[in-house]
Amino acid sequence: MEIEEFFGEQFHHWRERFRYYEMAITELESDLGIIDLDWQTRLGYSPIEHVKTRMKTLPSIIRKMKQKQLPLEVEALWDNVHDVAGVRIVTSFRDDIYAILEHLQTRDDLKIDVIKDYIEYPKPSGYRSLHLIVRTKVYLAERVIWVPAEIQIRTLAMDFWAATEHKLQYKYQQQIPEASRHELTEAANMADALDTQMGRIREQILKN
Ligand code: 0O2
Repeated sequence: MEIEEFFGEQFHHWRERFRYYEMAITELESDLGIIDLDWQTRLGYSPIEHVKTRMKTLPSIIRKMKQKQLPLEVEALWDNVHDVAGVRIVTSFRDDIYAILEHLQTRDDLKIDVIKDYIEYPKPSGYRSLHLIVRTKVYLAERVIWVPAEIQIRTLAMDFWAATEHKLQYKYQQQIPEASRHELTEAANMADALDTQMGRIREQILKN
């Protein structure tokens, strides 16, 4: 079925909101690019290793709305699904994650509504990352809007684990055998140990 046909009369409202999400991603990507450059210029080092962005796909949005038992209405999406616009900031060191958080908390073009610290409190799978549910300020031609988005901040080691585990989950359609799941959690703990070690090495080098 064509998307236009699927949404019927509501199609234009959905398309408008999707444009807002795209604008939020453009805004966040540009702001992060600027602070990355500023940090590099002033300090010779930026806590940002790289930034990735993604828009949630329509099938994935519909799946999430069904899971949350939401009516398939654009206002329900806007108010209850916070990760349609997604930005992932990847760092080299664990401390960099909190340096970025500290910076984001000072910005007046960003409202941080929720902080989920899956580093302090990892998921049972072993997943680690700092999640921020935010609203970002977007200037339209005639008004200002605040667009919901999710920012995930994690180290390269956390990102490697999450990306690889996600691929395995996808391949095995969430039916990973218990023994392999246990090994995956162990691998997450090893990635965490690697982050601790790299942080320690950095401190030793900075002391000298
Ligand atoms: P995708 O494609 O990555 O977006 P909420 O969004 O708050 O309503 P929930 O489940 O509380 O729902 O959100 P949570 O757990 O804070 O964040 C969910 C996202 O975190 C997932 O997005 C993943 O990106 C990531 N995540 C959480 N747990 C795991 C895990 O065990 N392994 C991996 N690889 N990623 C994880 P989506 O929507 O699943 O998909």
